[in-house]
Amino acid sequence: MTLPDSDDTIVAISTPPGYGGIGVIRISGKQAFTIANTIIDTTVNISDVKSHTIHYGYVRGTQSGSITDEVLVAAFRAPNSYTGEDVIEISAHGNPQILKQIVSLAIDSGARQAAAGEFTMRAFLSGRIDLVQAESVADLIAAESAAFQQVALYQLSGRLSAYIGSIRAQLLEIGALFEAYTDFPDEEIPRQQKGELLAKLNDVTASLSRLSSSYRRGEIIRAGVQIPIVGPPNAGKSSLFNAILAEERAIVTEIPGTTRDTIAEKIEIEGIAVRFVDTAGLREAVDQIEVAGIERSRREIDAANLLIAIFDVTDDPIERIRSSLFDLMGKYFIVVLNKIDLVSESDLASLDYELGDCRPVFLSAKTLVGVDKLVARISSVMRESMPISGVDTNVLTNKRHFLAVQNAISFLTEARVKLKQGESYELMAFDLRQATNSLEEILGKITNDDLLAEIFSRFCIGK
Ligand SMILES: Nc1nc2c(ncn2[C@@H]2O[C@H](COP(=O)(O)OP(=O)(O)OP(=O)(O)O)[C@@H](O)[C@H]2O)c(=O)[nH]1
Ligand SMILES: [Mg+2]
Repeated sequence: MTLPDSDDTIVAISTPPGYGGIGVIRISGKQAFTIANTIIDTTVNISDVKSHTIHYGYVRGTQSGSITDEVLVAAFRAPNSYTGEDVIEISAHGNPQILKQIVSLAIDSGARQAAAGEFTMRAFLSGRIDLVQAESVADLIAAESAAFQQVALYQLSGRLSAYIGSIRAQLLEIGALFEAYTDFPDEEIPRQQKGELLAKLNDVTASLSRLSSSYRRGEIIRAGVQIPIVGPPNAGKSSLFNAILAEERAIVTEIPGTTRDTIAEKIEIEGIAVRFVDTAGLREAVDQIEVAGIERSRREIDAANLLIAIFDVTDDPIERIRSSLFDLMGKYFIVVLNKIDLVSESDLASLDYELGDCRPVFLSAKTLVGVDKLVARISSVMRESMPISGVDTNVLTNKRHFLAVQNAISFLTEARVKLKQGESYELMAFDLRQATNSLEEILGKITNDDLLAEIFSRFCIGK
């Protein structure tokens, strides 16, 4: 894949599609100021304005004397801009028609439509930010929870990069020691030196292992917690789903098999995005649509971080729970007994006694009694069983980073084995070099066009 030409001056609408109070057009590159000067009438000459200043003016129309919009122009001179190049940001009225016209005018004056993520790619290519920081920009824009937002900001600030950079520095230092020994046969190297090398290798491997294991937490922070609501037909899954979301999102009827497809909605609990999924009841399907629905329910169960298994208190709950335990095995789950409005206190007490070991939450999805207890239970399971806290530490949220760290660890493990077996230092120096390369790939010190194209194509246009 080839990357777009970085000598061009690029233009794009940077605000989301649709109507809004303002819309922003961004222009970046050597000609940004000249182009702005050509298309905008102001009392000053934009080519001469100072960096970080704002100017009032009119974007000229296509006919002479006509105007396209009344705007504010912000000017940023290289290297103190988002891309590190000369940047102009035009704040116009947020009408997609107007914004498109301004982009066309800029293109007529020599700019090129920017590709997805191209502004951020330029920030990376100009060395203003590294690859981890560039990727965090997309995360920050996409973040659906306070926790992920905080992690993305942490990464954008360069602190994760600095940490990875410090491990890279250790690897370089150890690598240099191995290089220094390459000219000596193993038996000439004092035991103590070998011991020190081994200790250094162990140290740095431990740091990387900690980083690698943070990915489990990172995945939950990024993707959220998946909580499908499962159970027999008519147990009240859709009613509970609606009760948790506090809206009539899913259809509820007394007919078993009402829910055919899965429906998902996200809310935030403990600062983490939690995706609740209403599913089709698990039973012998009566038709093809239901078979497909049940298949989808199964997929949600497989991907779940936590299951809510709901049963109707009036419908033989003890037997049903027993026969469901197999499905729940190996998963975090909360047993819910629904429809408590239909039974007496004493029936509930005896059910509680019988089922005490699965700590059921008794509630009524209809009257909403007990729904808050369920949400509190979900919070406590998340806090106790999922590594969700400590967002200001170095946590990996990106699979690319995780795989590279794992790669580095496996080269270091190789080196350790070789050191113990007394193999040649040249081979170990090579392993160290490979481990270092893996970390450099994370930071974008080593990169290739395909990887960059892949990363930035996931951005939106205008970012
Ligand atoms: N009395 C009472 N009825 C309830 C309660 N929760 C749900 N129901 C009723 O039980 C029936 C089934 O509810 P749903 O929420 O559609 O159940 P479901 O598990 O989604 O059912 P399927 O999608 O068909 O598998 C409806 O008639 C609801 O009104 C409750 O707490 N108390
Ligand atoms: Mg339903």
